[in-house]
Amino acid sequence: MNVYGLGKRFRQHKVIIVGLDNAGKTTILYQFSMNEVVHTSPTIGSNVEEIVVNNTRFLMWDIGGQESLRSSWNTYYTNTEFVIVVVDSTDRERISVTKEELYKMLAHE
Ligand SMILES: Nc1nc2c(ncn2[C@@H]2O[C@H](COP(=O)(O)OP(=O)(O)O)[C@@H](O)[C@H]2O)c(=O)[nH]1
Ligand SMILES: [Mg+2]
Repeated sequence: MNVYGLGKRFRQHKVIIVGLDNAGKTTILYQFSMNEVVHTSPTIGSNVEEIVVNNTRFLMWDIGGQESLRSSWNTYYTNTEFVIVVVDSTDRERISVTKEELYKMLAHE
């Protein structure tokens, strides 16, 4: 649903949640939206939920993080106001991969 243009009161702020596969993105999305830890399976494509905090509406996109899906993150950037980058601090081997993906994202216009 596109609610842009309905006025400030109704405007949704678009948030994208990115990070490598298995970092905990989907867990965070459902923790926000249901206040619960849910069982997750690898996200193909994306999950989207609306979260309302003090009359402010956030549309949160949780985007699949597998290597093959990372090149499509940029298709979600349009109108994005907030980016949440999820890092699994125990996944030491792939910290550098997270760094590369973050730099790629920051280099995007
Ligand atoms: N120990 C621990 N496990 C977590 C945490 N967050 C997520 N997980 C687990 O890590 C796995 C991947 O989480 P998921 O949210 O599917 O990651 P995604 O691929 O980034 O969406 C799941 O088995 C989760 O239950 C956390 O903070 N601590
Ligand atoms: Mg996921």
